[in-house]
Amino acid sequence: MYTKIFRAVIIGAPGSGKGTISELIVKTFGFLHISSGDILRQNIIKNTDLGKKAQSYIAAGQLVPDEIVTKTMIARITEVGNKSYILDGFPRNGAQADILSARCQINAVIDLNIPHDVIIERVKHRWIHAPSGRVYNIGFNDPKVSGKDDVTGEPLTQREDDKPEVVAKRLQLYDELMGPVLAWYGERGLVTTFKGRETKEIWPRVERFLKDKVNKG
Ligand code: G5P
Ligand code: MG
Repeated sequence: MYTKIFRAVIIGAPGSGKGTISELIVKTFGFLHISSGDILRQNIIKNTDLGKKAQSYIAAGQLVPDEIVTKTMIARITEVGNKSYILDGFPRNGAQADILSARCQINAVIDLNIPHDVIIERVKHRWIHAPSGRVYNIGFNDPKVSGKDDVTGEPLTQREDDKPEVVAKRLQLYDELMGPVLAWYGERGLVTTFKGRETKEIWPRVERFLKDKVNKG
């Protein structure tokens, strides 16, 4: 539908809806969704070397070491080549943002600003199909059959890092590390913040923003 190459980064606290909004962007604009968390979880399921290295950090709500994630994400970006994409979960600190900026030009940063109390409540009800990255939420985006993935019928699981004590740690780490990254992108005029409590009020604003940006060329 859109021919211009467009590269966006979506930033937001754990559970803010980055994956949910990214999937809506995929459906509406045809961008690719490149999620560092999904790539890491897929590697954990497949028990690859990367998965083995990442597992304990993720379970504890800590960042996986930069050199591992950066190598993986830059490889994926290179593989994708000349296509429009949305980066979700990367970069996650200043060092990763530096490496990304040396590798490719980002056209826009979508910053989701959702209150922590909303997030803490949401992630309690999150269920995922880890092999595909599909995400559900009881009462918001229910699977057609309880406990089963809509596409494969495979069982859904809860993320180990969605335990309340790990979520608290992830939220704290987010505030600490992403402030400087947002400031860096902000100085370059790239950040647009979308504030709200529900995806249904945020998505129409993100959609309008992207339509405008993509059409402007
Ligand atoms: P991830 O996977 O990048 P986070 O912590 O950044 O994880 P997360 O938890 O995946 O982000 P999200 O994608 O922002 O959250 O949110 P989501 O899944 O779309 O929505 C959350 C839930 O709310 C879902 O169930 C959804 O259906 C529901 N929902 C959405 N909107 C609404 C609404 O309006 N109402 C309701 N009721 N529900 C709604 O990273 C995980 C770990 O991987 C490592 C780290 O260890 C990290 O902690 N990692 C990295 N480490 C180093 N460097 C990197 N770059 C790394 N990337 C990942
Ligand atoms: Mg996510």
